[in-house]
Amino acid sequence: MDAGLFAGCLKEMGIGTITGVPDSALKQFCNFMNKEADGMFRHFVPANEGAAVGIAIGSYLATGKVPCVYMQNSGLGNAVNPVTSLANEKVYGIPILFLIGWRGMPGKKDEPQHKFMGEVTCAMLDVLSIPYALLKKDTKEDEARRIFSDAKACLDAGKQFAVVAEPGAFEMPAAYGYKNSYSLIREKAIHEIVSGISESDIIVSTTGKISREVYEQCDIVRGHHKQVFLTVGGMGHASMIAFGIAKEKPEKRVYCLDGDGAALMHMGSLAFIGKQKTENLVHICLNNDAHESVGGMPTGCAGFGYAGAAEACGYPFTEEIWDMDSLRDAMGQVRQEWMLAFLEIKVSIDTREDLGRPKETPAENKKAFMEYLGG
Ligand SMILES: Cc1ncc(C[n+]2csc(CCOP(=O)(O)OP(=O)(O)O)c2C)c(N)n1
Repeated sequence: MDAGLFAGCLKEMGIGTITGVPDSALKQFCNFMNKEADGMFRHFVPANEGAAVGIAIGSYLATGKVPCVYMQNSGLGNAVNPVTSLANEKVYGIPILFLIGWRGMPGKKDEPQHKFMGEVTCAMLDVLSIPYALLKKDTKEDEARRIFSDAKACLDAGKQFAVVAEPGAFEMPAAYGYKNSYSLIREKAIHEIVSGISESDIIVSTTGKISREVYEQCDIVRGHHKQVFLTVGGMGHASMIAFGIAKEKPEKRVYCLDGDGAALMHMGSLAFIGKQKTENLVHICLNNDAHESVGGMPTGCAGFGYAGAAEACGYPFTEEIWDMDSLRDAMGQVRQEWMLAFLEIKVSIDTREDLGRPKETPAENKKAFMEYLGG
């Protein structure tokens, strides 16, 4: 289905506000919203999917018009609270049209972190009393219009409705080359960090391509990746996982390699970590102002200063890094002294086409990591 046509149907339904967190299964729709839908809708990309539901509720209260919230199915986890405790018809009865990218769809090859969520997506919608319809690769315009008319009946009754899009449901337009003004390449920065750590150090890396790059660079530089925990799902929680390890293993230095989108998603963790002053934790945010792993769409907070935020949260050492020399210096400083540190590294929106994926299962990696950690 053409994303523009889909957006046209949303417009015909009277939808004025669209908000969500991007997803690779919705890449064409997200590209359309970011690049082509100018003036057609009010479009916001907030920190997480629960926040998107918040915007949708506010928009409905102010206009009486149905809003649309889009997300990857993993984002349902973030959305459940405001949906069950506010939007549901037994509370305020706020109509919301959801567009959900179905990663891990049974029968389709996908990454392990999507398997379980893919299996339970429809069951979760059932439990949430959200009727849904499937948008498939071969869904024709008249079928799509039928879906929207079913949705309208539901929304008019103050309920929510979900359109669940299988990967490939939206047609693939020419690739959009999202760019920022930063020149440091993320993979090279990761190479430098991984080269500078010691054999007893631990890395916790965030969801998406950062983890894939850390995995690969560790193999290249260190000959193994046993000292790395890959936060393959649970976007935004890498820093809390790193904190949990750091507290249990005060003799080990723990590096958290975070993304800006992920750090934003659960930013309260920054304030919490700053308050704890865990001196064996080095929090590194690879900031490209984008959700690069799912297509490079902007985070909605481009230009935000993560190092400044960390300083305000109480991290005793913070640094904004724009080039390799400053990265080397900063790494030298954090290695010399045990102190809670936050490095924000500005990186371009770039990935190698042939970037690999972990070869082992998450369970195998967990076992090797725990043995390495001595837990
Ligand atoms: C709760 C949740 N929402 C959305 C996603 C889809 N997703 C995976 S990686 C990613 C982008 C991460 O962005 P960032 O942390 O800035 O790292 P980058 O990809 O830019 O390196 C998104 C949106 C997800 N995995 N989980």
